[in-house]
Amino acid sequence: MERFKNYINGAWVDALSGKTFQNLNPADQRDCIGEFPESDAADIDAAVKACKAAERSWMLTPAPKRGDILRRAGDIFTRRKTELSRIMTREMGKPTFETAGDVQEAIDTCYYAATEGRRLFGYTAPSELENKMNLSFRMPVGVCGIITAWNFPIAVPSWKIIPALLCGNTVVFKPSEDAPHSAVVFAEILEEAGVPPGVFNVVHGKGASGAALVEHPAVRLIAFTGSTQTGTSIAARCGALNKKCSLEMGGKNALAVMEDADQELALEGVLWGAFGTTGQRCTATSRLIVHKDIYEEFTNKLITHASKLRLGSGLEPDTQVGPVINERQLEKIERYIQIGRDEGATLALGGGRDDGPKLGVGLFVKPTIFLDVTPSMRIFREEIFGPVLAVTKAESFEHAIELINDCEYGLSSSIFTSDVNRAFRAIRDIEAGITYINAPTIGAEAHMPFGGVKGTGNGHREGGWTAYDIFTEWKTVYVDFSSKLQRAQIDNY
Ligand code: UN1
Repeated sequence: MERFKNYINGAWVDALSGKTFQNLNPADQRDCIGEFPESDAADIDAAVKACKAAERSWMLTPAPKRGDILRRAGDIFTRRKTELSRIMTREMGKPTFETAGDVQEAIDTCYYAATEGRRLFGYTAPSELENKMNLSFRMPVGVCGIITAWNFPIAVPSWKIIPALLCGNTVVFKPSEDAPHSAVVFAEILEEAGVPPGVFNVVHGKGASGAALVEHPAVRLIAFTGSTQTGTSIAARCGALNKKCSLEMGGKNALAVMEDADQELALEGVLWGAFGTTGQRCTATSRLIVHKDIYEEFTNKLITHASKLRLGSGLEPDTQVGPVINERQLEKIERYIQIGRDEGATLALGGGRDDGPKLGVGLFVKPTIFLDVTPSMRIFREEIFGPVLAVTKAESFEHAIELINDCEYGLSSSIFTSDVNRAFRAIRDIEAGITYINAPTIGAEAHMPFGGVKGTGNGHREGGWTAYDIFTEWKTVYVDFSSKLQRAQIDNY
């Protein structure tokens, strides 16, 4: 069996304890991807020490030069795109056309960062005093701990790691234990691109290594993508330890279809939003809200189309929906399907595991649709992270907006309508970090702010120019060239 290692200080090493864990292919549980180090606080400490040793020379490397290295990383991701997409599909399941898109998001992020190396703009402002100049610069934060989920094993880490490095920070990356092989390739690519030893480190493991990263006194920032439960506890620790903390957590994203919508387009949007990535995106369409005038017609069409989706291994070219990630998640999804039944929603499609002769070797859940879901039901309110869609009837446009906003999360949202006034009202009134008009809730682009309001995040935005706010600290500079003591607020008023 292949034995993978941590990447610390430019070297590939086992966990100091020698412990390992195995990672299995979710489409075929007989296929073991390999053994990975099950690291603990000692390995995290070694990686943080490597960061500290490397941080000064990396910070002093001009930002455009750091950008050149990250551009090369983009080139290498491009060269290895097909190979990496197959590695990713084998370990986390989504079809190769999706994993290729995942790699493409990292490529886009690298090329964006390369140009940002020649900007990293600060502000200047006039001084209130004569012969004095006010400037501000972006400085690195220090050692950044990056903890991510398995559903976007390359794209989401890249949203954090690439801007962090461009800004002159050093990084310890703790990837998900469900997608560790992709993280190994990430390290190989940064190494080949010329990121110096110690600047970027990968420490594999489970919760204990993530917790050690949060607790380590020399780690100045934690950037996390994952469950609301874990994120909230990380934030509490970061609060107590005075660390900067950026969180991307849950979603219960709604897509509304109005009676004036292009129904064929909306149908395609729902199928992709709800069942793409097997519903395992934080941006997945997990609630569908349909105007009463087209409810019957639209949901009938939806059920017919969803029943034809092809499940299978993501490595097979005609697969549309892959497996779910692990046994624990499969059980959680089954539990929620039971909850939906018990709550009195109408199970119109799917309803559990596909354990037939072909798919029984993997972790497959049939695309599942519940009709007549009401806002008091748990399947309307709680994130399931699987191919389960809750459908609710709206009495009017206003009611649809109310239903969309009746949610503790606020990541993505969508409305299909041909009425321009409604579209602009929706843009204004929907409480979410992202709103799509006539497109499903998934499809964020790397150069735009990504994140959510309410229970989804804590006010930061990854992607685009806003990621650079997370990974820098402002340095304000006053240059007094008057040759006399000038007291602000006192000598001028
Ligand atoms: C996530 O689900 O964690 O917009 C990220 C999208 C993707 C990113 C999703 N580009 O769905």
